[in-house]
Amino acid sequence: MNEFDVMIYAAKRAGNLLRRHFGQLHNSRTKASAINLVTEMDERAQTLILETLQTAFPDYGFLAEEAPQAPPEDRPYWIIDPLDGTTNFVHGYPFLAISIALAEGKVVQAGVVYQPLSRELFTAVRGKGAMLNNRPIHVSHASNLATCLLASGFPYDAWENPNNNSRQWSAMLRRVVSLRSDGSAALDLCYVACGRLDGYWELDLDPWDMAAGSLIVAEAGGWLSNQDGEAFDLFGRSIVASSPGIHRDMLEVLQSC
Ligand code: 2AM
Ligand code: CA
Repeated sequence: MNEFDVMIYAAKRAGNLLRRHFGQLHNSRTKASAINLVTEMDERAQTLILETLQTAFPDYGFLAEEAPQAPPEDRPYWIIDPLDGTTNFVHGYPFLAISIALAEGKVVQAGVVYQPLSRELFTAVRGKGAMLNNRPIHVSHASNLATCLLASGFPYDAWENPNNNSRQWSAMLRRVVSLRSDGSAALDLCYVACGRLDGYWELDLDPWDMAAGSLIVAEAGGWLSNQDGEAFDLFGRSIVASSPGIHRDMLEVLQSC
């Protein structure tokens, strides 16, 4: 198997695990036990993914949500989010994904985002376009914010974090058809890539939330930047991803905040 096939295989193995355990958290359970189960799922999914990738490519490094470390500079590495949408998993809200990217330095070469509940597989290889279940996808043709559906999200520490996105959210709300906040950055990016959303932004993310999804958007014809309109940086915390025709207007709204 080549790298791309192994990424897909790893994502599907983890997806099978998460699907089996999704919905096991009932309201009768305590919050502590819900958090324990989700932590266990995160860790088990990550172990499964790493085992799969490292058996096939033992020399590659990795950067993963449950084991953050500096990415290697001298060799390719995997960027892994074993369960993006943790809060959704706890609540039985069926919007979550496994995200796996292959990067060299700061450049993502391939990305896979798998939604195990709907079995939607979003993929991209640099220079070769983006696909949903093996069919090419493209961003929407939106050119007017007033006709757009956008998504965004909020950090876990929103109660204390002054950069919690609430000002940007309310400014954008006045300019678009509507906004969504569905709790999985990786999947939100894929929804932009296939035109279900016209754009997405978030201010305080980690590389594993963005890596695979950012390449999938770019390969689907979308534009990417950080919140200041500068070139998108995997390690730069913020992302604005959209159809080309509304990118500048999104930035203008975000920068007015
Ligand atoms: P998670 O589910 O893997 O934790 C919610 O809008 C999105 O942001 C999810 O992808 C969530 O990832 C991520 N997220 C939430 N809070 C975050 C934080 N403080 N830092 C980085 N990513 C965060
Ligand atoms: Ca995540």
